[in-house]
Amino acid sequence: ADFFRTLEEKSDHGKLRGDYSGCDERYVVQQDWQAYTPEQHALWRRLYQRQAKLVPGRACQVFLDSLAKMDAGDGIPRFDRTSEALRRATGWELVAVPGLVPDQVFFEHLANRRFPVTVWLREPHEFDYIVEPDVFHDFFGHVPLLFNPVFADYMQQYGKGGLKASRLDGLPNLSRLYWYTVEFGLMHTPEGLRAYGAGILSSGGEVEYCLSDPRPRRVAFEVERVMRTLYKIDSFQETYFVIRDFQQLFDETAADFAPLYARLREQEVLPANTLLPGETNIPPNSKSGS
Ligand code: HBI
Ligand code: FE
Repeated sequence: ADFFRTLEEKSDHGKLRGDYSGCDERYVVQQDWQAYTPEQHALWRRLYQRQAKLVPGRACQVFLDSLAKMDAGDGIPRFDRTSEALRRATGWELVAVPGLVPDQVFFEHLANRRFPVTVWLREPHEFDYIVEPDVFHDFFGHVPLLFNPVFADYMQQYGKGGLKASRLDGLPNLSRLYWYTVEFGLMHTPEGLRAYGAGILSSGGEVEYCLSDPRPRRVAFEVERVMRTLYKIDSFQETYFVIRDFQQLFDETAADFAPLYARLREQEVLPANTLLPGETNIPPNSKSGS
């Protein structure tokens, strides 16, 4: 508890803002861009080209517009260059991390508009599946949406919520919210369903599956329902939650979660493949074009 208080005091007084003294420095590393080999840059290009072919007509327009401007197809990007553009766009910056960091540290970064990006790239044999997020998942999947002001605000709000959630033992609820939005979220558009989740957009198979496969459920986003729903980390999702737009995501998660966590403690968690009575299973897209 006092660790947490210290963290909050420091971040409230801005002591952590901008410099990485205190608890963060154990997790922030330098991106040694010169150390990446030609083979690693070639692997990045292969991953990038596969996803760049898949996302048109399947990713939300904000993702496509940002990706086009980021020009990240030639090789593993330099985080400091992207941070310059990102700061101008939404006040965010990238911090290089060695991999997954503790929730507390992760939330502290997000609350200060810093997105942690892993520095290592998967091995060639992990082309189709990695257990932990690597630089391709973090950069290709997450960074483009941080150029969108509303989504950028949502991510900071999520970080601040996380710092509170730890005290109210709401972390499992919040992790599900992150999983079913930031990682695997879908959105309604006039042209049909589109993906915005990083776990989908950086995946070779799930981009098409999440939109047009008849097997998974697709349910309208509702924050309490999302927080109750368990998820699988090593298979395609059995349920996707669909938002109208990023404003809805921001508005529906702006409230103080304390009463929500109290209600959730009284309710059963739901298996990943639940469809509750009265819930509409939103129909999949007819087979996407291209
Ligand atoms: N650390 N580097 C990194 N990246 C993540 O996406 C991440 C993390 N730590 C914790 C975490 N995600 C999840 O537990 C979130 O739900 C908080
Ligand atoms: Fe991720």
